Amino acid sequence: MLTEEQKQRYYEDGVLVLKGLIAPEKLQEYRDAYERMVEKVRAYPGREKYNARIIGAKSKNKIETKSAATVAQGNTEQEYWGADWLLHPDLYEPAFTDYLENEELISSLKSLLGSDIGIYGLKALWSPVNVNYDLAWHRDGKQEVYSTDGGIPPGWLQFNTALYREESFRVVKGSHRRPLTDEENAKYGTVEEVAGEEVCVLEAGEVLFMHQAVLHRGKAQAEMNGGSKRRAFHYILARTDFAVGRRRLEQFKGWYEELGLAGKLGPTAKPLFENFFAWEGRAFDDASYPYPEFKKEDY
Ligand SMILES: O=C(O)CCC(=O)C(=O)O
Repeated sequence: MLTEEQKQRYYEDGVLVLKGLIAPEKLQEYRDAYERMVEKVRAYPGREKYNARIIGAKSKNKIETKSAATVAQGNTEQEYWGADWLLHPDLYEPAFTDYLENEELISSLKSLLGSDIGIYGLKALWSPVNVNYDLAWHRDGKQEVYSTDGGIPPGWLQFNTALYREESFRVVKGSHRRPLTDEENAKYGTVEEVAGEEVCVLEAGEVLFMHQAVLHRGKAQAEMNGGSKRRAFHYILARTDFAVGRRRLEQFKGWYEELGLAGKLGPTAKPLFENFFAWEGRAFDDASYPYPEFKKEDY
């Protein structure tokens, strides 16, 4: 559960770092599981199967004929840096949902979102080996939309969980509560330096809550250029009255059933999924799900 001071910090800054959420023995378990997942994504040539994220020179999802492992060895210019479908039965590891049994994490999310929450996305972001990671400035919603209600998260909240120390997330604190400045608008979608930008440093096991309207981007040197290893969970939880697309819902439900998670999850994680599936009948038609084309990864 968050203190009033922490809540205030989140409302004002649009980001909040939580320390000490993951016990050291869990951290190692999560790292091992994560690594197995990364290897599977790298071994699959293409982004479609796991909604993988690809970065590299002028590359629009082109890893089609070689695996990213080959790419890494051959020092070509494209690589995977994330995957969106950690619940896909080929990728899933119990560690990915074990983390959702963390009562401190879930009660902290409830402090901001309210008590009726469910899962919305289980994703992963990691450091490329050969390609620098340089994501452009953006808001997760529309460029012109900001919070007019004191920084309260509008429906859903995204958070990064660092399994190793990382310095990847850059943010302009407070930008979620105001229109972007002329400079920010001019540099939106670029990787240029922006006045007031700050790096959010996360130690292993720390968690970063973010507001969808805060101006942010990711940046890290490729591991082979001296960059450090990044392995982060990138999860989203949402309020149960927040609209969800039918196709997304059906996809999660199919995987949940295939994995038999109803009989495996514990008392904290299970309701998050059950709440999500209770959306059935109230979902909208997301005909273009997952995406008609990749967007942020084209930077
Ligand atoms: O590297 C990061 O944490 C930022 C990722 C991000 O901005 C995104 O996925 O939209």
